[in-house]
Amino acid sequence: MTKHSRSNIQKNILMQKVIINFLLAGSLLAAVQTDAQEESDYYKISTVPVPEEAYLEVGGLAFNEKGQLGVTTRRGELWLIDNPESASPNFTRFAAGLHEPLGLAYREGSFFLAQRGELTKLTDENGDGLADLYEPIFNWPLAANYHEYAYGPVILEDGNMLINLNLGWVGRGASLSKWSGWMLMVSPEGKMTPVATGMRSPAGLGLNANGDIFYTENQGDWVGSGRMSHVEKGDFLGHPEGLKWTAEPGSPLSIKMEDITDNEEQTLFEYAQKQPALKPPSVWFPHTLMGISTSDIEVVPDNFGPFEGQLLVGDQGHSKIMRVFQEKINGVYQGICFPFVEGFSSGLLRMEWGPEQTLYCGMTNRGWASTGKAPYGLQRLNWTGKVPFEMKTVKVQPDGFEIEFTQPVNRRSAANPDSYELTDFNYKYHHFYGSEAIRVQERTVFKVEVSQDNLKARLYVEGMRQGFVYEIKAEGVKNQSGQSLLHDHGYYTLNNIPGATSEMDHSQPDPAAVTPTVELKSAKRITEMPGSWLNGPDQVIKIGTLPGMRYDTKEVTVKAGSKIQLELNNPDDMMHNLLVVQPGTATQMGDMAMKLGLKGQSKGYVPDSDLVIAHTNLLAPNSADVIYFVMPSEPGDYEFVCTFPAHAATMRGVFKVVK
Ligand SMILES: [Cu+2]
Repeated sequence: MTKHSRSNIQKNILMQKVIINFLLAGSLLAAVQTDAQEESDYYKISTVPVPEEAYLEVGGLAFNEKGQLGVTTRRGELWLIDNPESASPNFTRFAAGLHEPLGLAYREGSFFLAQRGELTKLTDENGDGLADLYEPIFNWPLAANYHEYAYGPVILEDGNMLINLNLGWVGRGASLSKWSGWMLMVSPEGKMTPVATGMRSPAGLGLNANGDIFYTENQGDWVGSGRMSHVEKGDFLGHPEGLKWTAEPGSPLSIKMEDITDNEEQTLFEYAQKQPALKPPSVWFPHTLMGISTSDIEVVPDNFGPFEGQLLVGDQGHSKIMRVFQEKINGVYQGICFPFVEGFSSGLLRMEWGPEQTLYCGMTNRGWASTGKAPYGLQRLNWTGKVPFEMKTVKVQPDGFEIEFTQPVNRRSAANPDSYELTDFNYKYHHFYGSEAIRVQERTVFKVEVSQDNLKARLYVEGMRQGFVYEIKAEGVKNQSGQSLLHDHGYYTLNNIPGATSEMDHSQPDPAAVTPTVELKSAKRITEMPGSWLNGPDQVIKIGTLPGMRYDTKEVTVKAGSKIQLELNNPDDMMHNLLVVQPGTATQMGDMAMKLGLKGQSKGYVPDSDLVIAHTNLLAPNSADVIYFVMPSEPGDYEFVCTFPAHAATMRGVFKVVK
């Protein structure tokens, strides 16, 4: 396979070595990705005019039942906006004197918001349009550290509310007061239940289309890169500080801070194999490649383009929105993030859906530098009605990925393995701040099948690594008008490989490190001419390989029971083998080889089956093998086939065995 241009992750590593300024690195990357299509052809950003007196450093957004958009600000106010879709919306200050509320929700006539140290309910009892009842629902201690932010609430269907409490900062994340670093659930009556911990800077909190709870995390100590995690009661999500409080009544966890140790080389996924309370994230957002500070989570509704049910995740530092598709494999969430829309005017912290599929985006960047240079703002995002050419979903397969596109592809471009580049990598799980990408490897896409309707490409990938992040680039794929993808890459977090068994654990060597030219020891692979063949072989057969997963020979006629010397030559640039099998069993042998999964390579992809008569070694590019065997005495069309994953469909031929 030809060597392509460098993957984004490799470019990024190089750039980080040369340029320490991450913002500069971001803009250079953006320049590399220029394309004829523009994001604004499909999704348009517009600005809500904000009067000067409302210093709208947005902390939270929520609509009330009158259709007014409520906005909490970091300066401690709650504004109501009438007709936020109009050119001159009306602003009313509904409440003031709050302590940096970084969230807002509305239910049954009242607003709910998390102040620094209190979950508060605000109601306009006399109907004059201003809050007159400020009710504390639940409060928690503070250590007066500037970094003890509180986010939320998200209100669940049953009325219970979720809030996230940030760690303090003392040169490292520190839980200086009880429940700092936790997700808490609070009932409308103020009964608190601790849900999970391991949070560091959990600015985003939301539900997916199934109602499952997710939160987003920012890079920092113990957090290699931005990420999103599925939260269930009793989870430990990664930062050990919150474990200080697991002895408190109601804690659903019992592990202690001291139980968590780090070393330089382990990844979070690996550590989670040893520490089952630790849950790996469902999606990593690679630092600077996707964003630098993940924020809010929203579900895409119907009629907002082709991405219904997927998630949008904001990035405060990069002033943009990313798109996430997730799936559940072995009961565990995982998925892929893509770039979606960039170019917002300030640091995008909050998103909220308004009428007519308008996404309101609330922004602030005081103390948190952002690409959008305005100090604060409120913008809208609308779909123009045009469908961009994008990767809609990427789903994992036992031996690769299936990419679904939003438009039919040009078949030739999509079927060419050179149109794709896959690179996998990981992050360190350690007490230092962030992590560079480690164990970066390019992965070979050795075959691509395009679906009949031209909407899907099935990528066969060599040596998938569980627990790694996959950069999937599809730079060469075109649609039927010859356009490239609007965004040609995404990052898939591979927590589980479907069909993989527990045998595929981490004590096994990395399959990619297994040398492909392992000498197969097998009674069906005789590499020295048997001494009893005094007159040599009856027939010498030479078969070669061709590009495109084919042999150069389709059919060979052989006498029943004859002594055969078979030479397989592999001048091709991928690995191949050759199995001589019983009539009509080539497809079955190909399937069996595929099911060997990651063990396949060490077995040369030769299934353990009586239907195999003889086989060669698994041949690396530019190598050969010679075997000796006796043809069956029963005449028939015996097949020969390559059982390297996904080759069997095309790479086969027939030995016509005659009397
Ligand atoms: Cu092959």
